[in-house]
Amino acid sequence: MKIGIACHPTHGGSGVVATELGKSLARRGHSVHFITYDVPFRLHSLEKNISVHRVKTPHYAAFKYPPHDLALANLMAKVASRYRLDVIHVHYAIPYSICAFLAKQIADHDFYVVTTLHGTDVTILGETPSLKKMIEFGINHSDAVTAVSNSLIEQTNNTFQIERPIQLIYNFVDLSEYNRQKRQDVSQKRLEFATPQEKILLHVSNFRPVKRVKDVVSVFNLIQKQIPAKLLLVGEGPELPSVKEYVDELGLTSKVLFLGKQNEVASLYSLADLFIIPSEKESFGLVAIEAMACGVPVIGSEAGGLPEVIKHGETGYLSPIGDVEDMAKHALHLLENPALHRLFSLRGLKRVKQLFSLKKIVSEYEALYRSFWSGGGVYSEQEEESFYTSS
Ligand code: GMT
Repeated sequence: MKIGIACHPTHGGSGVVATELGKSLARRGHSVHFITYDVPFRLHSLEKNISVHRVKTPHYAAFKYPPHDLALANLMAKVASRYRLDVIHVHYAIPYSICAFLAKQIADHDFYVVTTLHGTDVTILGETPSLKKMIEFGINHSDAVTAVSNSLIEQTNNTFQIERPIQLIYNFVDLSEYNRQKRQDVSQKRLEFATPQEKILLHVSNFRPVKRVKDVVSVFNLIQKQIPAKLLLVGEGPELPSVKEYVDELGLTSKVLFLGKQNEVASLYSLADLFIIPSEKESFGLVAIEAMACGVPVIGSEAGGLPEVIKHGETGYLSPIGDVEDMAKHALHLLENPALHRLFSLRGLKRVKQLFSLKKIVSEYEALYRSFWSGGGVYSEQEEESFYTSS
């Protein structure tokens, strides 16, 4: 199949999922065309069957606001026509589903549009009056719509007048990349951050207000009063300065390490004892499955799709949003019971293998694309085979 993918190319869960999906589809023999304003950050090197088409936003004196979205739609149409794309799969409703809709009107080649909803495109932008109708239009005019959790499907249906069923396709993690590294490797790296007696707590996010990073610090503060511990904070974003101030106010400066943006996080998960995600909103929580894949139990809030990801009392614990005492109590319970911690760690990995593996989820997306031709359209298994052999 020939598949176009549009996504936010910078750091962020939706861009990660889109890029990893594209890479995996390319390895399965599909021809993948990323259509974005920048090379997706997870696309470290160009691989076979992958091309990147970058949008050039026109700058002209008449434009106070350069029309990126129109240029993107124009590029989508050009790429679809030139490479005879079968599908354009957009990640995040706005602006991508609208750009794909426009591209379909102007391209001289027809293709199907799949929109994957990732969370804030519904839960935050869907509540924004200046965008709400546009997002609803994009969803209703896609050929198929998926969402990354049941919670997000429910919220989408509650927010908009949706005229079609939304399909659940969970996020995934590549277990060949995210796994607990050998004990010796980890113990060496661990010493860079903590003594052998100290427990390591980890949080990874874009430091937006919805992530409630100060709650991470409050949970850690309660924990470190009981047992020796360090907190690693990975990521950058608008809340970073106030989180730093809060850490200083609590006198935790030497115990909280700010590691900034990291492209290679798998090894950091591997050395953590617990992962903390106390978000206000979280449609899925990709970082939670990355942690679980690395054998790290998760302490989180009950927000959005987190209860679908973290099994309370089995792979981690969930508490009401903002209840830092409850989170700290659960965290200490796990950290002080090594046998229980190990059980949670094993169960977490098992859950990821069962529900969120790359192999399983990429096959679900492939099946969705194929379903467009199940009624016998222009694309058939016959053509697909000849495409594979010629690629
Ligand atoms: O969490 C963010 O602020 C980033 C955002 C994004 O679009 O990259 O993440 C959303 O999509 C991820 C991938 O599907 C989900 O794992 C995150 O839960 C979701 N974030 C929120 O719902 C806040």
